[in-house]
Amino acid sequence: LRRQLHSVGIVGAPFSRGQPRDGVQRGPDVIRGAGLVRKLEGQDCMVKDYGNLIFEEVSNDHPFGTTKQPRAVGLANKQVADAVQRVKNDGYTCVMLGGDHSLAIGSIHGHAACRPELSVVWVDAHADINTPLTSPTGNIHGQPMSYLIHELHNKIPVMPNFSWIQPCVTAKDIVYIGLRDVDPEEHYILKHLGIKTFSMTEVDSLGIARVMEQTCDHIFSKIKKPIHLSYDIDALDPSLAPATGTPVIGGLTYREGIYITEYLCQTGLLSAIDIVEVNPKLAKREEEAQLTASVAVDLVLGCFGRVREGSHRADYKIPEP
Ligand code: HAR
Ligand code: MN
Ligand code: MN
Repeated sequence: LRRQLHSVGIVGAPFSRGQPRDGVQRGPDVIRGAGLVRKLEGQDCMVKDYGNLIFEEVSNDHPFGTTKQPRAVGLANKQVADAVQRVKNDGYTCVMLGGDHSLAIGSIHGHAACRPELSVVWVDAHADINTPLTSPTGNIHGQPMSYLIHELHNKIPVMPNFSWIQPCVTAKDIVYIGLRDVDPEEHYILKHLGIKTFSMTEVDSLGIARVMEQTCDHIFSKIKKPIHLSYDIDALDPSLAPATGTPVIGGLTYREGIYITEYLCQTGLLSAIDIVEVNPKLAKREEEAQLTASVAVDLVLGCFGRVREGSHRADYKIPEP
């Protein structure tokens, strides 16, 4: 394996209004605190940390129908979209640290503005494809995909601070991995649109290696497209990633979770990554927060060339006495 050099642009998005649990806005800082930048540099990445976005409070953000805090979510995502667009235009692979998964609206939107042909690999226990009208909770972190998919455009009401959002992904350019908690309405949408999904059942039956082969066969069926990897930490088993808002038993192992990143890295087409839903405040003990953050860091390292067999610089020589 030859090590390639990556340039990585990091954007922190300390935002929690897409769901009701406090603490997920601390995700970016705990992930950095677990050594993200130092470890990326230690594997020869060129890293630029753009810092954290600053989100203003939004007053009178009453629900739109049943959808909660639409104005705050719409506004924050516009900032995320602009930031991701800037990082891409500066020539980096973008890493957006959440925050809750509603931030994928802005991240994918901004990425698509620079790479209109992108495909999405969504790694999550949940499908996050409820429309505002199907959502059982009204939490926008359970809805981001619905705003982005062309085929759902006529199902989406116009909400305050959402008018800038245009669908930018086609159903055939999406693959889900890790699903195990899907609402009936979401299941209908996934089947109706023919979206490729690898639930935990497929991970069990095929094994993660064939899941990744088939994922890439699917998204690269015609041309090699840039990949947007949206990684919800709750895709992993709660024993590895306990500090998250909606843990679901029976998730990806550490090895499966890391394999996804190693495999996608080797395509050379990873163009933007989200790491979301790390919530240190929900850890029962400090060690749970540390574990979750360090696993999140390992996922990012896997995206940028870390391989478990080890690696070395091209010009390395064994020292002679
Ligand atoms: N499907 C439920 C909803 O729409 C739950 C979504 C749960 N949360 C997430 N998403 N972490 O990945 O609200
Ligand atoms: Mn999610
Ligand atoms: Mn999830």
